[in-house]
Amino acid sequence: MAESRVLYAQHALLPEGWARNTAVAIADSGTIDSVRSNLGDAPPGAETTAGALVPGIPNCHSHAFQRAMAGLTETRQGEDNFWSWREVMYGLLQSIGPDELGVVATQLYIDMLKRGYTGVAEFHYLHHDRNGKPYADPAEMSRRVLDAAQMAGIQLTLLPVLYCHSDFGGKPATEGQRRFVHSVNDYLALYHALAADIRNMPGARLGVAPHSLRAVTGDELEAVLSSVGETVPVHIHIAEQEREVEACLATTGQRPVAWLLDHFEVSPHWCLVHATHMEAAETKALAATGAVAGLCPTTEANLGDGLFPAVDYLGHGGQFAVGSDSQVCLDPAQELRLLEYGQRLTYQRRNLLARPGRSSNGGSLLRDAWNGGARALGVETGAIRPGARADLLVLDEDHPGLAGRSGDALLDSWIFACDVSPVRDVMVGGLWQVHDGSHPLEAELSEHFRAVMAGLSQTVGIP
Ligand code: NGQ
Ligand code: ZN
Repeated sequence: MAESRVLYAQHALLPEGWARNTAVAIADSGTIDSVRSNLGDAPPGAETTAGALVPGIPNCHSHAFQRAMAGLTETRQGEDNFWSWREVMYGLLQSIGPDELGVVATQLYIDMLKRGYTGVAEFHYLHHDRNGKPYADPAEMSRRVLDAAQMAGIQLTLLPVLYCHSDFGGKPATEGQRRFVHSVNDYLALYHALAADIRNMPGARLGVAPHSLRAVTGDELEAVLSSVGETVPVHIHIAEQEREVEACLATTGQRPVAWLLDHFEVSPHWCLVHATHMEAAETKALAATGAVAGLCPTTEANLGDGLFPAVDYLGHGGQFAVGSDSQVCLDPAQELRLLEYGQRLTYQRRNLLARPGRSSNGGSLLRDAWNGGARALGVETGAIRPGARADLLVLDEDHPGLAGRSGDALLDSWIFACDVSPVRDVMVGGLWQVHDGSHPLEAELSEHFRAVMAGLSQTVGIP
């Protein structure tokens, strides 16, 4: 049972800016009750934080199972690209079952927490057994994800994925995709079964994830959206690779983002993952919808996707969030750094993504990731204010990378000058999950995790 508690921070980042000597009262429900600053002393019984208090960061895009192959696709085989990486990923699917997924996901979520992600949108598409047959419980794999999130103590927005086809024009799914596929009806049955579970899980949310316009037709997407209601989070991969854009043009006469915006009411409940390849008009139109661009800069670099047009998109007021996607990087600060650096390398300029009125570039990137991330996950988080979830980080102000820094300079140094994360303590929904850089479960899990990874590593190879 959570106890109501009060945190007392010398430095805390509130929506209106940095505040001194702040007491944050947290209700049993895990939400913030009140925030009071400029107090003379810590209120009696308050816990004093061992560093600066800032909001936790939502992770807008994760494929937990891909953690098992992170680092194993970095051997040159010839003309390596996104599609050859995907074949290796399909190879991993021959070996990963429910137990392996559970262990890998639990360790993964612990590692995310330790670097400051307090919530995760799990874009979950590995549904069936190795032969492509539904498990006796069709929600088996989804439930392993739910359990992993509960064990680790991370807030979960579960996004069961609808995957029907291998490409535009309703092409049948391939053998390699057999663990992903559903009819719309079977998918909706899974969704409603999970909705019942999630109602009893504090903090968890459910959304829908049509995999991509390659994998789902307009009619299928329409059928799902009309059945789940207008306020659930909708996440979709879009325009990650040029080949997808070309195939979309060839079958519809439009580019993917243009087609989607033309045919669907894309609202702030949507998260368009990657949206790498957009023309100027698409970038502007997407920004105007209030939807979130789900950016995963390290994975996008790793897979050779291309660069998201961030300067243009932010120039039009577009919202974004960051995600760990293929799990080659679990540190939100590094994602934000690379997002900015991609633009600096393109434009040969500096400090490109700070919004007007925000001079601190790191501070601006973080505020975007907090706001956009909360919107993408469909939860009240990302701000230290009454009514929001108590998803909080304590940054170690004694970390050498933060020495002598205060205010937004602390945030800039966190993003741009700390190679080792300064995240010290992590609270999710009012409960401490990471204390002084460690998680209570990691020692116990470590051996099991290593054994599972050793087994899975042997099965990851070039097909
Ligand atoms: C994925 N890409 O697993 O979500 C894809 C590849 C596809 C990244 N992880 C699968 N970035 O698009 O078909
Ligand atoms: Zn993805």
